[in-house]
Amino acid sequence: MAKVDLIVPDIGNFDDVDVIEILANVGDTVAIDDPILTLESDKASMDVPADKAGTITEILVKIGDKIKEGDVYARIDMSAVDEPSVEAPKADAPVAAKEAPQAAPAPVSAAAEVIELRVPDIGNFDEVDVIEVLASAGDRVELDQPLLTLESDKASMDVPAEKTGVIESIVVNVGDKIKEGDLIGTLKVEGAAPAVVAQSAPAQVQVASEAAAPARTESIASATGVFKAPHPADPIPEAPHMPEPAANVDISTAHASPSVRAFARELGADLNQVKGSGRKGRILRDDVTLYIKNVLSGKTQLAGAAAPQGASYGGGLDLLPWPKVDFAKFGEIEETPLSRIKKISGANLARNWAMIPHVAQFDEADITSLEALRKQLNKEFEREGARLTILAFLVKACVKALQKFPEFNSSLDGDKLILKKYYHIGFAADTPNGLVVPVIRDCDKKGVIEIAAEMRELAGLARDGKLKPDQMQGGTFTISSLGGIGGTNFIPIINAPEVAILGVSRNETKPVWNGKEFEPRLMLPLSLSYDHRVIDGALGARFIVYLNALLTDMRRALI
Ligand code: CAO
Repeated sequence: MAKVDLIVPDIGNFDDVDVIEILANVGDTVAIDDPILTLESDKASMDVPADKAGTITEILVKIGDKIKEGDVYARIDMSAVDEPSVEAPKADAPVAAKEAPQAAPAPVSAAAEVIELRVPDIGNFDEVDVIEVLASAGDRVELDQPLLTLESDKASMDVPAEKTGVIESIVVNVGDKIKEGDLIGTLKVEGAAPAVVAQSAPAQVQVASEAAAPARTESIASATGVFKAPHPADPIPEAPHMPEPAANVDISTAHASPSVRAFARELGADLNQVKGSGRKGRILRDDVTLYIKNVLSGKTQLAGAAAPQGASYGGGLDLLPWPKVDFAKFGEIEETPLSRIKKISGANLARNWAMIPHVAQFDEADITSLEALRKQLNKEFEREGARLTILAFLVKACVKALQKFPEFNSSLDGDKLILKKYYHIGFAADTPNGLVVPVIRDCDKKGVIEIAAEMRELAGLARDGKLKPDQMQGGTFTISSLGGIGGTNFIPIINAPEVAILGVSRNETKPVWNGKEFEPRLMLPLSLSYDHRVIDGALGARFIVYLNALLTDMRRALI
């Protein structure tokens, strides 16, 4: 397939708009709807998404250029992409940008200067989801300050205040579906009753001055919510500023395009804490990424740390700053640098623990028969040098449970769930330099002997620091076994982007009531951590109960 042009789509009633960000580089492979440019007029900022998938071969515009509908802004090589998927789904599909929603004429109440806030013309959408409510009763808002963020399957857009004043009521909630003309709430217009407004406006609400606030009304054709790694070629922005002490800033004042807002929402980053390095202080993707990095490394103090007691920003992690202690004051110390593996795994574990709502579910499996089978097989295969530990059976049992409960073999991608049809099981391996997770591929197609042999080989490579990156990639579920060491139960941290992990502790012979008497049974403690965004408690319990039944009687795996 030949190279094709990417053309500026219908961007509403704008003749020439500024290119303020270029979000892709030559050589990047982009999918349909990936944002390529951000444009800004005096009224709106908007992302221009690719309407074809492929590899970018040329970018024909630069920041500061003025462009209009029909201009060719890039060329794309579609040859690497399968024919059916390269074209946009419909010929008339996504209008790339529309004019900022115009405020609908608001009926003014005769008695007081209170106006109804209604959903303005939002284009060809019947009903759209409310994904953010940015103002609440008592808030003072300025003209054009966003009140709501709406999201259809094609676009996200902010609904701005049509007058300056104090919000009296907001009647919509996140998750509601609304359409043009629907009531959002009421606003007491500033100027009409100044004394009342001054009283009811909370003093702590900061509204950016007109001079400082860039155009805040934004609309785009596509808000996929899909993460994209920041482009390495983009300039590295300055470190984000520290949050203002006790500044209860209104979140809507952050200057960022819808795609950056969606990105920040996915990462749980409070945009008010992020310093924008773009034009007019606009927040770029890289700014959000850098902010998160700095938070995880402890370089940036989160908002709640500086807030007075009881005050919370809600959007950030609200953690106290890391304690700074002069340990040498209390006795002899020795400093050792963290290994490279510890630094990498530590950052990953901290992110996963902070960002994934973990639920831990415990159980004990009766593995008396399985242990007998393991010992017998070890004898039978002694000559071949096979050595089976319980872990190989656990891998097999987990694959069976993953097949029965596919949500456990998935990953979250924005608001989509990716269900994987392959079963690559990772296992945590303890090495002198720290924790690594080698991955055994296609465990559904391998027997326990093969799995055990591969595990031994990978664990050996891990201990010698010789694992290749691809031997640690592609895992769909992880098992962390501390059974060889001891302990009763522990809560393993999910290995993102997986959604669950099984922890295994040391088995123990315990008296178990069989209905008539106590019997000595070999019991294996299991700890399952799962991502509660993906898996409900009932499903978590069903998974571990099923896994338990398999381990108690592996013949069930044949069913
Ligand atoms: N209960 C009782 N004994 C157990 C057991 C259990 N649940 N699991 C293993 N054992 C026994 C094995 O049978 C073996 O006994 P023998 O020496 O008599 O044969 C012994 O403990 C040592 O097993 P192993 O550790 O060599 O083998 P494994 O297959 O159980 O585990 C590996 C392999 C690589 C996972 C393991 O060596 C390891 O590194 N574990 C640590 C994982 C870890 O650090 N997890 C924490 C992650 S979160 O920080």
